[in-house]
Amino acid sequence: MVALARPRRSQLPSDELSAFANDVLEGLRFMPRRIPAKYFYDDAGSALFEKITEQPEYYPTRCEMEILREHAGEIAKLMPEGAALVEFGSGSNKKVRILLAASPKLAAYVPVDINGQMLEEEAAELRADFPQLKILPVAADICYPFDLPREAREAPVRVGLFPGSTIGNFEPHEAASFLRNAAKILGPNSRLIIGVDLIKPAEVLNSAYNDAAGVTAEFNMNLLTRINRELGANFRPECFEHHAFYNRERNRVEMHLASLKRQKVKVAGETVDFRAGETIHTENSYKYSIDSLRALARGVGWVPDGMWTDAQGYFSVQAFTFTEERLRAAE
Ligand code: AVI
Repeated sequence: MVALARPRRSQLPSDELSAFANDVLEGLRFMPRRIPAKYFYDDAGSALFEKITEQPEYYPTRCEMEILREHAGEIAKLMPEGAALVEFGSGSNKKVRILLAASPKLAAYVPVDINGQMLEEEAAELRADFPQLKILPVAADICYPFDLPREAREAPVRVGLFPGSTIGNFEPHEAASFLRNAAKILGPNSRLIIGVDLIKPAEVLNSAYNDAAGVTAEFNMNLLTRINRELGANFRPECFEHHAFYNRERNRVEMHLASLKRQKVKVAGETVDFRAGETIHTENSYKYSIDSLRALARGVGWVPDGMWTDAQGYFSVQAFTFTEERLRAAE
């Protein structure tokens, strides 16, 4: 995911390793303690996330797939002949395949992800299945400016795709700056299709992040195992507990790791003292209403241009356009 793009690798190169060590140490010194959610996604974490999406309680992936299948034809109308589709933070290509199959006149597909190796693997699979389509992967962090390949820059329309409610893992100000950056990258007369999880009863949200099989708990706990392995820490995961709950005031599901007792943990040469019950805040997953996402997008110049939900109204796919005039005004 990005900053939230999901790197699938077990060992980080040394420059990223020190960023990891710094972020973890800084976050553990901060009160309340916190660790950025992007560090969930090592190989084991990415596999656990895939497993979460298959749990009966975790509805977002199923609901989004349902929307894409049911409305692929209408969504494809946003991509006229010769358009380029740019996917921000492309993980597995399951979702985009539905749109590619419905848009035979698309000229290019540009998957963008921080993990270049995974991008090439996914691109090779897509090239075999969509031989008429130019697949032009870009290895980049989607939160910062990057250049699109020439074919995409010269396409009559560029359509961004940001599925999976990954936008919900950004703080609202980060979500706004992602939307601003996406407009700059895609350029004038572009479109953006965003998958976003909707506000709903707390019971549904609480069980989605506390699945009975304990996969989300394992995903959360894997962060400690990763820190032990990569930063030479001595967390004892059995001395921590997964906590996930809907914070109604802030419209977000929070995940924490709670210390089950008073304990000292060594991390990258530093000692961290935990009180019993003290938590490390590991993730926020913001939930939006149709209108609150629209307001956020409008604030940075994106104009609402279509919206679809699943039969239960749990999840939404929302489309926006960005015009030349708005781009100039934003500069
Ligand atoms: C990737 N992201 C949208 C997921 C979410 O629901 O916020 C990550 C996740 N965390 C716990 N379960 C799933």
